[in-house]
Amino acid sequence: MKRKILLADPLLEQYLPLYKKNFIVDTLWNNKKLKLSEYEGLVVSGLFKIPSNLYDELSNLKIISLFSVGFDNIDINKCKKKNIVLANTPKVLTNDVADLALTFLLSLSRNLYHAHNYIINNNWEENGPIDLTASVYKKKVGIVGLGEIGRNFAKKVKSLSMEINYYGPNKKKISYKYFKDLKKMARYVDYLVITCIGGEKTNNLINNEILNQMKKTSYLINISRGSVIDEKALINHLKNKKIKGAALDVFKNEPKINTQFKKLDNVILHPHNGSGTYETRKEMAELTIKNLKTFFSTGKPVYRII
Ligand code: 8YV
Repeated sequence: MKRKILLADPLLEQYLPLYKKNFIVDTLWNNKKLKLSEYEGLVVSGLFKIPSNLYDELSNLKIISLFSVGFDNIDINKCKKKNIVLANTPKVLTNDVADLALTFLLSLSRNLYHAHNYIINNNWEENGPIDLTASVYKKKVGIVGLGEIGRNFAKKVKSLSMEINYYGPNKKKISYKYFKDLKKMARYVDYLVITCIGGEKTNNLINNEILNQMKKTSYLINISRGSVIDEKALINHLKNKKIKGAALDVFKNEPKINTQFKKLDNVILHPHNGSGTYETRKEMAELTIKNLKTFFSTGKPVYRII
């Protein structure tokens, strides 16, 4: 018997045929009158904030199958109270998200965006050679949160002969240099790369105090969550050239980000698309389906959070 599930996010529209092969499917965005008590499964992206009332109106909900690895958009306490199982899609997106961090690191160092516009604006013809840029060779990377994505990123930059350092709550059995004190690591490295989880524990972790430790020649990269950075402090550091530059895939208020970012010439802005490749997003959709089917048949999804 096909179970009834609800897709909550238009991001999932292109995968409707996959879901319809396995379930009776409705979508929240088509605004047709829905009988919310009929759905046993809900699929949401990492960007979708579930309205508080929806947890109650979906009175027969048994599982939320996240189309994301992060789950800071979910009310964990409500899920626990209502015995709703939560599953996510780790591993399949790790490589692409880490690739984006690597892309940011090289683009910032070689000032790629500026170089492109240098030609577009006829500066090469009119003013001659562009300014020199920074080499990444033997430079120091500081990874905030050495989870799966952080470790994958570390392997990529190790191949660039970079020195790998990391900060997190606990030292791991790995050869990279561990910093228990984030201030000390921020002072030491050339690239501070945020790969930790979002949520309360890391809210505004990168604040004015941390940014003040960074060198004027250093860069900040964020592929985690916008909640991790005090954006007013970062904008001030970028505007006053207290750090060399930043590349951000995530922001506090997506997609209506702080407009001050758009006035800066030393930031790369990217619309929360770390996992956004054809291949990975299809794998993520397939994994949300596998999580649902495994849960409905065995009571346990493949990747269970709670
Ligand atoms: C999602 C994300 O992959 O996976 C995550 O945690 O940050 C997001 O990039 C994307 O929003 C699709 O849900």
